[in-house]
Amino acid sequence: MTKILVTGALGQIGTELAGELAARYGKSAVLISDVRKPASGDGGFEFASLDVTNAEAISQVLKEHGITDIFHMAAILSASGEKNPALAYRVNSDGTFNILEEARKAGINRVVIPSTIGVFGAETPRNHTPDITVLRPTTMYGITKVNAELLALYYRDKYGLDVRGLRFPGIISYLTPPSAGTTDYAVDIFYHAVQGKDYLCYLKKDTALPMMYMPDALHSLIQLFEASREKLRHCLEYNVSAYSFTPEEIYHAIRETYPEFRIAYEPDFRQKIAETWPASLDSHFAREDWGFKPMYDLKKTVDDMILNLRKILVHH
Ligand code: AKB
Repeated sequence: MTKILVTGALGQIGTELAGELAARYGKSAVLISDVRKPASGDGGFEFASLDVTNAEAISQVLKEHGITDIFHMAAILSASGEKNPALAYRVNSDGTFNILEEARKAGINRVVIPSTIGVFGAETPRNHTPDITVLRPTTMYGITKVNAELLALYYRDKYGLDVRGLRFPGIISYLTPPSAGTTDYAVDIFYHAVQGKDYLCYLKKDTALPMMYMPDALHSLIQLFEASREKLRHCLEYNVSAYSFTPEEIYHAIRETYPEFRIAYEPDFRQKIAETWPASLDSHFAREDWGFKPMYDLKKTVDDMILNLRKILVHH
């Protein structure tokens, strides 16, 4: 029987992923875990308190719950990572090592680990960035994610562990706000517009970054999870993104619905991070190997974000 552990299940992606996995495999097939306790109930999910820096605790959870597969979503993102690099190293690098090592010992079937555009750096080609390229990031987040990618390859090649992953761009979503990444402005800007507030953007108006909408992010994780192993030429090095835009472009897209909406720019330390990341990605390996195909273009994303945020923020 399939029993899937989701680490970091209270985070931006984890929260929605748990629901998506439950819809597909049944609620009892999903064990959600996080270092924090769920503030507003566990949503009917079985919950385990789990700090991924504690290998013993991981081992216990895997055994106690008969875990067969893992989605390892726990991570400290780029902006928080610069504020607390030691914590980012512990959670992202030690945590990923612990997950892989305990998964190997427990004979776990599949381990899915998301990587990110954070692995790239100033020396990486900025446009149409390929999967296999220069990886010299300058953030602790990026360094730990390169480490995760290499560890995953090591565990796959040395031990035959089935590890899969993809490199996410910025993810736009309305249910759980992201926690301190560099791409978070692309979510915050909607919250401000829908609440009738002006927005002060911490990136420059012309900084293009690759992005995608949450339903496509979830769908791609599950597609990759279900893909046949023989077809996967890469391990975690699958770039995925649906579109790229600058703050000014998303601002104008939102102004079509909110013509009164105003934006101002005051770049901070996150601008430097964004400048080392690609403006656009080449996703052809993901398309060819496991059928990656985003459904939401920018217009559909903007319309759906506004529709849903209005329900949450205005009507309640
Ligand atoms: C961040 O901005 O840190 C994340 C990411 C792109 O990995 N959203």
